[in-house]
Amino acid sequence: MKLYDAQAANAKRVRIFIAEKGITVPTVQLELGTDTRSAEFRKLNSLGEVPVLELDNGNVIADSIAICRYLDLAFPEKPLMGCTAFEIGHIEMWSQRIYQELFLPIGLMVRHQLPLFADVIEQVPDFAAAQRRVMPGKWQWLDQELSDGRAFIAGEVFTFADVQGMTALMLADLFDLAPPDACTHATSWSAKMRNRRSWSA
Ligand SMILES: N[C@@H](CCC(=O)N[C@@H](CS)C(=O)NCC(=O)O)C(=O)O
Repeated sequence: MKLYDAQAANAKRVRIFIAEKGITVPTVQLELGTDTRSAEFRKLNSLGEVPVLELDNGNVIADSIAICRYLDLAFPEKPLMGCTAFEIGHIEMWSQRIYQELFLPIGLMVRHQLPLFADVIEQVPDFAAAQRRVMPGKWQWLDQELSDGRAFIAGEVFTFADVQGMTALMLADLFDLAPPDACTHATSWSAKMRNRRSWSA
């Protein structure tokens, strides 16, 4: 098994997941924007994006969340996506919510403002600015949710929903969009996440 990896948020999601699972997956490090756009790499992923997991039999999974799903089943010792029908549905709901409400606005902002993506999409600076403006409200939403005192996003144990949260938080930190201090529940969750060993994955 081989993970094609780079310094990129969606790849970071898989690195955190692997660290939390306590497994080892050999990686091939690529340069974003050059290696990822080469004709050779596009044979593995026609979209020219990392991460990509190549299995020993040549099968390929080219999406970060799909890779996490595969690894959770292939290495079942420490499930992060649930075991029972309710756990799986509940963790999936929170993972999707965190991805859509927190990660996507920052991710879209980045795609609409970084020169790296100028060739990839038609960048709309006003749209990037609007994504930045929604973020304090998004953190307030999470803060309100966590005000019931639960330890982690989907309940009392660390799950893939927190991996999604960590990925969003890492990107938020890079672009000065971390939870506002007034969001005490969200900031205390953030502090816990930044202290996990997997944060530096
Ligand atoms: N849905 C995909 C998105 C992957 C994606 O957008 N990857 C970006 C970096 S975060 C990429 O590899 N871009 C390559 C490039 O722009 O050259 C996933 O989560 O795996």
